[in-house]
Amino acid sequence: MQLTFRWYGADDPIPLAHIRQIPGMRGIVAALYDLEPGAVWPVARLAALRDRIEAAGLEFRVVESLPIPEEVKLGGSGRDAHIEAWSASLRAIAAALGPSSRATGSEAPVVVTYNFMPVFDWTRSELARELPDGSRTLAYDEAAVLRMDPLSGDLALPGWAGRHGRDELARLLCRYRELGAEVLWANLAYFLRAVLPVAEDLGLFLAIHPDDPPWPIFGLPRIITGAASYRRLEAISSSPANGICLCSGSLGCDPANDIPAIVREFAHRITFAHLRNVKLTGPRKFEESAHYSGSGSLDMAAIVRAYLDSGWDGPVRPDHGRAIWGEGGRPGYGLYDRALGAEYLLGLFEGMSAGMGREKNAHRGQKTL
Ligand code: DNO
Repeated sequence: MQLTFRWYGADDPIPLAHIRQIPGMRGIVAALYDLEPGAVWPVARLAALRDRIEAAGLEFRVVESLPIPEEVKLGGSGRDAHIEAWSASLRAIAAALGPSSRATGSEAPVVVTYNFMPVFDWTRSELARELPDGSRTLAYDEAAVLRMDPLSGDLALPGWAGRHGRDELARLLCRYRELGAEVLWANLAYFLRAVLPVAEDLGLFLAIHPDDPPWPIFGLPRIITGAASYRRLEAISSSPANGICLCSGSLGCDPANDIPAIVREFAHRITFAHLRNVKLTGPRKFEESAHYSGSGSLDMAAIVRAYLDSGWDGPVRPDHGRAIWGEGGRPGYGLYDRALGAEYLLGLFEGMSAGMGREKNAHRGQKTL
C-alpha cells in the first residue's frame, strides 16, 4: 500500500515539510480546491502543484476531488457540456500526473476521487464536540440535523463550501426532492458511461466516495451507501476505471455495513482506501473517534486484514482526525491526530503483512511490507 495524506494546497496551514516527516508517508492527496465545479482544470496549475509536492519529497498520484456540478447529478439540460468539461479536466490530470507526463519515478496509478452526493458533501451536526480526554471531534446526531434548516444560512458543514445563494439552494433542494434516488442512479450511469471510456483511455482510475453519512439527509436522495450500491455500480460498467474510494468511516456509520466483508467483495474495484474509525453512540448518532480500534466501533485490524487477504494494493489515507494538543485549523484535517492515525495504520499493515509473509520470506530475511 502507499500511505498518503490529504493536503489543501496554499490554503493549508500544514507545511508539506511536516507531512514529509511522518514515517512511511509517500504521497499527497490534493486538488485545485479554489476552482468551482464545472471549471476545466489547467494543466499548468496541476503541474505546478505536482512540482511543489515532489520538491517536498512526496508524490502526487491521487486527486480528491474533481467536483461534479449539480446539473450533472440532476440530469439538467446543461449536463453534456459539464461532462465534457469534467473529461477535459481528466485529460489535464493525465497530462500533469499520468503516464504521459514527465517521469515522476512513480509507478503508482493515478486516481481521481469524486462523489455523487446532492448539494452537501459530508455532513455533521457538530464540528468540535469535546471528548472525555479533552480532544475535540466532529459528531452527527440525526435529531439535531432534523432541526437544522439548510436555508437558514448559518449551516456550518465541514464539507460544504456554501457556494449557493439562498434562492438557488432552495431551488436545488426542491429539484432533488422531486428527482428521487432512481433518477439519481440513472444520472450517475449516464455520467459514468460518458467519462469511463475517457478515463480508461488515459490510464486513470476513478474512485467514487460513499455518501457520508450513508442515508438521505434534508430529504435529498443518497445512493452510495453500502454493498448493494457497489453491486449496482459495477453493473453499470465493468471498466477497470470504474473504481471505488472505500471510506470505512462513512460506511461504518451504518452498523448494517460490514466493512471487512465489503472490502473482500469489492477489493478488485477499490482504487483508494480511506481508513478511519467512528464511534456509534445511538441510532443515526456517531462521533469521529481516533483511528485505533479501541477508540471507536470499527475493528480496524479486521479491515486491514481484509485488504491484505485480498492481495489489495493501492493508496491509503488516514482520514479525519480529532483536534488534539491545542491544534486548531480545518475540522477533521489537522496534522497531529491524522499523523497518529497514519502510524497506527502503518503498524497494522506492517505487522499483519510481516505475519503473512513470514513463512515465505523468513529464510531470506526480507522485509515483506
Ligand atoms: C471528507 C472527504 C470527502 C471526500 C469527497 C470525495 O473528509 O472524505 O469530502 O473528499 O466526498 O468526493
